[in-house]
Amino acid sequence: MTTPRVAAIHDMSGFGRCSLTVAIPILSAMGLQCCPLPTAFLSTHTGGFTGFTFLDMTDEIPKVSAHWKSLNLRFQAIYSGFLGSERQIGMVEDFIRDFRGPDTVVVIDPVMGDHGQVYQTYTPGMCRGTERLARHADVITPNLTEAALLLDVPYEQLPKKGDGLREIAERLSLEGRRSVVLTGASVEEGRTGAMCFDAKTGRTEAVQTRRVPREFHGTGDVFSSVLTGALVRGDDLLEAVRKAAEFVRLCGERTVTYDIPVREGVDFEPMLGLLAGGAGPL
Ligand code: PXL
Repeated sequence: MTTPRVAAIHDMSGFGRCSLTVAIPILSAMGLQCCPLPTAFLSTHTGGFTGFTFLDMTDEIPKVSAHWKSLNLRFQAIYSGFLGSERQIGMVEDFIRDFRGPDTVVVIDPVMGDHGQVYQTYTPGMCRGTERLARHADVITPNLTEAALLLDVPYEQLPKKGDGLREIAERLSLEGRRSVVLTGASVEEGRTGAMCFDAKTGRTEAVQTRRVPREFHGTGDVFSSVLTGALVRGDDLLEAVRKAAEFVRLCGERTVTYDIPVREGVDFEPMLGLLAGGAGPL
């Protein structure tokens, strides 16, 4: 049996633990082969740093795709996140058309913003394009800010907790055609996690773990990477979400214990063993 492959289409930020610096180690620890297709190279992520460098990799994407096509590569998952330009949206759509097989799971993290704010490098055109791209997904993993952008409603108008979250997840499902994992969803006091609509079962259910009382950076990428890995390993959506939420909680607790600065992301590396081989607690 060959090791399953995941095409990971995200930026590479050298410092700050997000996107590919999170996806590669997590997928590898889960026993999967991560094939990165970088959308940009930055010195750091864009949250909490100023003066970061930004190398746009847009022109590389069709060249990499063409080479991979000539090699007849197939992927068990296509997993996309932070994009570097509006032009990349159409390129990622082409990539999905070219490389999606009958057993490929397409996970699109519609990365656009957080806490009601759009990220510095995301233009209105990129946000509209992200909505279009996300229509190709089997699973999307928006936070509440991204849910508002996908639904084209003001962030302030969205319910932030409780049962209203169920309605948001269902509204995002394209009438039941795609699964939705709405992250940062707190249904119970002192707990947080995700509100999930599963397109395979047609059911909407919350997954909750203890809330670590602090803000973090990059937890969306840690969450979506574990989720993608678990789906490729054969977990159903709810089990994959449980693993992802639990791993994020454990990393968050460690990050608080060691008092790591917010902009350095979560201290996940010493926790990778928990994900290994499906034999650990996760
Ligand atoms: O975590 C999402 C993300 C990914 N990549 C870059 C970012 C962010 C969020 O700020 O800045 C470069």
